[in-house]
Amino acid sequence: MNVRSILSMLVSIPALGGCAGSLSALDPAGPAAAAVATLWWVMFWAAVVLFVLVGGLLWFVWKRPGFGASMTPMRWIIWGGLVMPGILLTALVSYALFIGERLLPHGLAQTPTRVVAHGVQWQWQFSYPDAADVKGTPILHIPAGEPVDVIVTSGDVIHSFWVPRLAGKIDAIPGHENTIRIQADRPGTYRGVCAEFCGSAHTDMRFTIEAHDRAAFDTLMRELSDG
Ligand SMILES: [Cu+2]
Repeated sequence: MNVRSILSMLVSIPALGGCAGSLSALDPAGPAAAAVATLWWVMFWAAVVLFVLVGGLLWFVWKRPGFGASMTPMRWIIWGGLVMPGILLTALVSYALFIGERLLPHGLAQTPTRVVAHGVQWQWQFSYPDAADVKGTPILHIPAGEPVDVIVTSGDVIHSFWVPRLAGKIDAIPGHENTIRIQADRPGTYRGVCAEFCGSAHTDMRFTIEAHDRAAFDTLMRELSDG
């Protein structure tokens, strides 16, 4: 592989960012998913920088025998093996912790709408603690343009609740409740999956989220409770 084909491969990699679709975490439709996507890009470009740096050193060593001989092996190990990855990894981990902390369902001035996602082999059932009369639905309905706390639990084995365009993923654990905050910026239909292998029909454990504007959501809750 010559230098030109390597360069064209590197240049074409960012085009993958155009990958869109109902299950693309790189096509965010809400603030939590946008933060996750930004973290992904930061990690990606940091990896590219590291790759180019290490690849460049290899290239010099290969093309120019004697390159780097002025520095002792111990110095190479300390600077290249400890200091450089230490600085880069510390920066990346700090940024990931900062983003992760912001994604937690902290208290808000106005309590967000709550919904419950209950996973059982191999489907999800959704209920609405704020509208107790509404029976469980196979589709998750949420209001758009505002945060929604999803209380995730399981009736049998460990599952994982993931709507890639709206938020990160969170485990559904039997006998335990985990909460994840999601938000859809605009009304629409979004897709979700179980992200933890949970048995032979794991891949069938997909679900749909419908985000409605606030008035339509309230009307729907009333209709579902009347029914
Ligand atoms: Cu599963």
